[in-house]
Amino acid sequence: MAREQWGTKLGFMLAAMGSAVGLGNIWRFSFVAGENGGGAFLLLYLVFVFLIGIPLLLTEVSIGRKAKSDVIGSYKTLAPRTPWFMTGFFGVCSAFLILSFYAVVAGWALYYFVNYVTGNFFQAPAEGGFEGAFGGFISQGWQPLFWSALFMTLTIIIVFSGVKKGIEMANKIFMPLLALLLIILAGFSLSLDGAMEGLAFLFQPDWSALTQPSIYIQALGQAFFSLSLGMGALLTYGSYLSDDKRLPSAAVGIGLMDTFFAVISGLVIFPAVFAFSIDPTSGPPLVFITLPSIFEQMPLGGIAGLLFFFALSLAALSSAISILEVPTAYFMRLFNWTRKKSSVIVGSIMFFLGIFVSLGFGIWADVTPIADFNILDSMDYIASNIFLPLGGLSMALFVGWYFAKPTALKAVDLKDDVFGNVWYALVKYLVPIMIIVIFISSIQ
Ligand code: LEU
Repeated sequence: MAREQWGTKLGFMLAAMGSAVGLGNIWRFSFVAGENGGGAFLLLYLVFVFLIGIPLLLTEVSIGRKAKSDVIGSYKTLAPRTPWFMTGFFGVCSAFLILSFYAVVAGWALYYFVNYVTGNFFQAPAEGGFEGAFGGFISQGWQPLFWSALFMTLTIIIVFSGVKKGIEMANKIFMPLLALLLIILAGFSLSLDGAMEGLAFLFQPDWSALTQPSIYIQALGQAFFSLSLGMGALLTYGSYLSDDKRLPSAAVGIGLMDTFFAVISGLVIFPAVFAFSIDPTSGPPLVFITLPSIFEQMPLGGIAGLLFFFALSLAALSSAISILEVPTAYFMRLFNWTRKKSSVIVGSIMFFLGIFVSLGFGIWADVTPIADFNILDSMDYIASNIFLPLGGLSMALFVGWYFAKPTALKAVDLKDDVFGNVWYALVKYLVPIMIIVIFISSIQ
């Protein structure tokens, strides 16, 4: 059977942007930035996006396009009888780890959206407010699992509908809608009294934050997570591209768009956080507790809440399909499964893993696999701050050192000119060195 392909280059770009823009830009970005000093974190994150993220994004898509296979198959095709395929193996593991917690958080977003549709959350619950409502909801056994299952079902349906009819089609609708919603919300948030303080938090770096070693690994992890880099999602999407589509402009466009969405969601969240004197370091619940409290006090806040959680669910869905596609494509080739069978089986396994994550907020709240992190935080830490950057490191070494320079340049559609040489030097030297240095310093 011929390999599926995107209908148009724009379709590919929207799908890749859909993958990049997700819970990472809104939910994860806001609490990681809030906990790591705001402006200084944003700056470091931007440096990593431009020096490491975008060059690697181009690299990752090109590997898929060149090999026309899944994340493990691509390395096996391009470097037969070598251990490079282990890079892809890590990618598949990251995909399993990430989607199993991603679907839990996305389930929360769906639950909030539905509670805004019914008007339930227009006002804080009388007892315990939104904090009580959130805490009560996530600590239950069945309810969060139901929403996570619903989310996973939607994800599976899109993936089994195919590359063009499922993934491309969904993103063509979701992405413009999402951009519109977030821009409206940013306008809302910026019009609040006290918005300036939020802007200052986001754009005036507190340089002393840079002396904390953990900020570097956090910013690196956030860059990888947000750009969907290092687990093979973009590689797999790249494998559905024909050779005549030029990559460099696409890679830069995807990277810029993702950054734009991160900054826009910062503009939605931080002005509002400060306008209502909420602690920006409140961690993962930031979006789920503070924002509803904010919406409640805003004029037309119920509608804003509805739009926001709709946008968040859409953004999560367009990213989740790209994660599910990584192992789906791999198992389709490995076991000769149909797309349907592969996506249903893989998605169900991920949902099953997610049960542990969800219970980590309830009966297993005391389980802390790493330091004092609960199950979700531990899985996120391992996947985002370790596996993804390792995947990126390995990919950079592969293209920079395994390929001869002309092969590498040709793969990414660059010439032996200034752009080509800058990209090559980054991928061959700077990216690996930076990742290794950040790793070593974070261990200390
Ligand atoms: N890039 C996505 C996001 O920001 C996550 C990725 C793992 C698909 O939510």
